[in-house]
Parts: sequence; structure tokens; C-alpha cells
Amino acid sequence: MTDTNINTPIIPTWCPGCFNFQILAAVKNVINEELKKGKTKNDFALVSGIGCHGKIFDYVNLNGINTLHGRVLPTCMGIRVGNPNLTVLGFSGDGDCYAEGMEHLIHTARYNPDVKYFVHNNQVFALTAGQPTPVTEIGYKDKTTPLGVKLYPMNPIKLMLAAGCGFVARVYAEKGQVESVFKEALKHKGFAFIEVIQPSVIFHTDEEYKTKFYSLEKEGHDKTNFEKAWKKAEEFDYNIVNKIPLGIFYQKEKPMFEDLWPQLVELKKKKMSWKDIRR
Ligand SMILES: Cc1ncc(C[n+]2csc(CCOP(=O)(O)OP(=O)(O)O)c2C)c(N)n1
Repeated sequence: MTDTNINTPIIPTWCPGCFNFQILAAVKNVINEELKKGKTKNDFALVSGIGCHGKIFDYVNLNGINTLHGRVLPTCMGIRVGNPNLTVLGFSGDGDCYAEGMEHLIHTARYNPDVKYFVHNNQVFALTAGQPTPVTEIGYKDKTTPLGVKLYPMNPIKLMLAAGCGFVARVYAEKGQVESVFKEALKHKGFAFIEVIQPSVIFHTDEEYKTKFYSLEKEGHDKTNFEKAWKKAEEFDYNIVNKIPLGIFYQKEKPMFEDLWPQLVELKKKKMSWKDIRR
């Protein structure tokens, strides 16, 4: 019988009420649905970085790599190049992605490998006790920044649009939202960037955010229109809390890295499993 159990016996060490639990539940639900539809566990690879988010690796029983801090995307890319048939899922924190891993993010958007990438954005380096990241709001104080953050936060949605990413989305860390964007990302051929607003229950509160969210889809946003996506991206930058658009900002399929190289096209035809790679 095929093994379809993606649970692990490891008890999560996330804080009680952490929004990472919502992301975990959503990811497992969608993978379970894929397994029911005929995929096997060997069709997936899961990569996570270092931080609270990175523990997701311990809680989903799939092959993969809990990689170095900031190196989720090159690891995902390496796995795709080694076996272009795998569904590769990457998980980073905002520190992991926007600080140490920033250059990889830009190049991966440009290379466009078929990788689905989730950024658990809690606006701090949470595991190391709440230091500010490039998306922390001005004024935020911690032991390392007693005078408060003075630098303006970066806008990851605008960055991804500018870098040529063909699937740019932001959701709130609520199970249903993560599930539905994940399903759309799986249908998309190419790199999918999914920022998940995941308020830290220790260092931030989500109360103010919650009242500002609205759905791009319900508003009739045209996700094929780059200029409109850019305008929507400008509405929220982690500092000015005005309206916060959620959903898919932009979607356009472009040639994937794996399809541009004849060697990789040949490799894809071989339909290898993990077993073949180990040999
Ligand atoms: C190369 C390297 N630099 C720094 C660290 C220290 N470190 C471990 S976890 C962490 C914070 C991670 O923050 P983030 O990626 O935002 O994840 P979160 O804990 O918030 O989920 C840092 C800086 C490390 N382990 N390796």
C-alpha cells in the first residue's frame, strides 16, 4: 500500500496560538488532497530555512532539506534542476527571505523555476527573540534597537513585481486563505511567491491589521494587469497601515528555467523518483 501519511510524531514547539499552526494545517490539507488525487509523497520536496517557520520541516513527513538560514531558494532550485518532476515547496521567514536570502529571492524570480515559495512574515527575527527585519515598521523597539527602527520597511510585493515574478500573492495566515492561494500556486507553471502575513503572538498584535484587510478578488482586481498590480502593491508597505489588499496581485506564465535547457527537458522525460536520485 502506498504511504500517504504526512504526519510526524514531533510535537510542535511553536508558541500557543502561533499563526504558523494555520499555515501548517493549510499546507497539510492541500498536500493530502494532492495525494488523494494520485500524487505520491515521493513527488514532493519540502525545503525550509532557519527560524520558527523552519520547524514546519519537522511537522510534515516529506523528503527535503531543512537548509541554512537564507538559503531556501537556492536549495529549492537545486532540487528542481536535479529532478524537474518534483513539486518543490519552500518555506522562509521574513528574516530568512528578505535579509540573508534577499539576493536569492530576486534571482529566483528572474530564473522562474517551478517552486512554490511561502514567506512566513511576522515582521521580526522571531526565533532569535524579535530583532527587526527589513519589513519591521518604523518605531519598533527591541533590545538591539532601543531607539526604535528608523529605516523605512521594504515592500516585498513591489520587489517581486519589479523582479519579474509571474505569481505574486499575499494572504493572511488563516487556514482557508493559505489553502486557496496554495491551490492556485500549484496550478501555476513557474515560481510562485506567496507572502503570508503571520503576526507574531509575542512581538506584534494582529488587531490593527485585521480591520484593514480586503480581498483583491472580491474587489474584481485584474491580476493580469501589471500596472494595476503595482498600484495595489503600493497600498500597504508595513508602515502606513491603511488598506491591506490580500490575494493574487499578479499572475502571468513565463518560460520556466527547467524548459529553457535541453538537458533539463530530457531529464524531465525520465520521470525520476527520489529512489533514482539516491543511486
Ligand atoms: C547564517 C545564519 N545567520 C544567522 C543565524 C541566526 N538565526 C537563527 S534563526 C534566526 C531568525 C530567523 O528569523 P526569520 O527568518 O524571520 O524566521 P522566524 O523565526 O521569524 O520564523 C537567525 C537570525 C543562523 N542560524 N544562521
